[in-house]
Amino acid sequence: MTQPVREWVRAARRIAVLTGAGMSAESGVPTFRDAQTGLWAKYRPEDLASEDAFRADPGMVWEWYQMRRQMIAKVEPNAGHRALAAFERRHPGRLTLVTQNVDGLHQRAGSQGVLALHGNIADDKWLDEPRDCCVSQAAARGRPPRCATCGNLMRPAVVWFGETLPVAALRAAEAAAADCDLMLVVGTSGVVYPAAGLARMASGRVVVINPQPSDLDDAAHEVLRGTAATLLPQLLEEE
Ligand code: BJW
Repeated sequence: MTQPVREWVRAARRIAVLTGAGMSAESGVPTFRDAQTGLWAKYRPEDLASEDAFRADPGMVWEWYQMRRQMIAKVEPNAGHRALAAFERRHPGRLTLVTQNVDGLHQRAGSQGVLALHGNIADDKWLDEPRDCCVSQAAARGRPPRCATCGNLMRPAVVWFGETLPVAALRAAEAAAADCDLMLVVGTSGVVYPAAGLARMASGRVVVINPQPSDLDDAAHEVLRGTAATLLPQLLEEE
């Protein structure tokens, strides 16, 4: 089943890869639309990942991100992350890696120049435009930390619903999609835009890698029903 796609990989001059939460599932990071567990079981991630949710209850949303940060700090990149990084090392300039993930696992696996469309969960930024008082002193400790003078809050430097994506990263991702011979779409439900739209603007063949149906299956020339950590090494490693 993977042999034709292996041929496409071998022949492609430019490969774009779009990854989503399923990429990190085998590292132990729950996907975004998995049911939550424990204290968080009554919340939907979609309802926490927004500015409105943060402004309504900064402490609760901050704690959700702290829990995820601690969990991500304990996991390791999996064989799929490593296969992508190794391919990039063997073939400099041939592969553009675009991720919706905020977990930093591609970067930890050694991938360079990752286009992180939704930011990085390890970083913070000010909620409101920082004033001189915010930047002239360290944020006061707290959950979340805040400016001791004006009360501006720190928030995770991720892209929430209704927020614009980092312009340079999105432009570079669109250019990679428009100029690829092959796009691998790995572990994403394909419901969140503009990231999902990249698969629909690919100039080359599109291959979806996902154990379950996704909203991007109809854009694919081939759908491989399997997991990222199993299939990416099979597709990308040399014989
Ligand atoms: C495996 C596996 C294994 C399991 N191996 N696979 C066009 C149409 C409709 C709506 C819009 C549109 N354009 C924009 C919108 C609005 C909105 C949107 O898309 N809404 C839809 C949900 C309806 N988009 C936005 O708001 C974006 N901003 C924007 O468009 O700005 C312009 C604008 C501004 C103002 C007004 C209007 C427009 C921003 C989107 C930001 C998304 N942010 C999040 C949170 C990040 C922070 C955090 O982590 O807390 O990003 S939401 C969440 O979804 C997260 C993810 O990156 C993203 C995508 O999820 P993903 O990765 O696909 O995960 P899952 O869980 O959905 O799927 C996992 C998949 O893995 C499944 O398919 C499994 O089967 C599979 N899987 N194990 C391989 N082992």
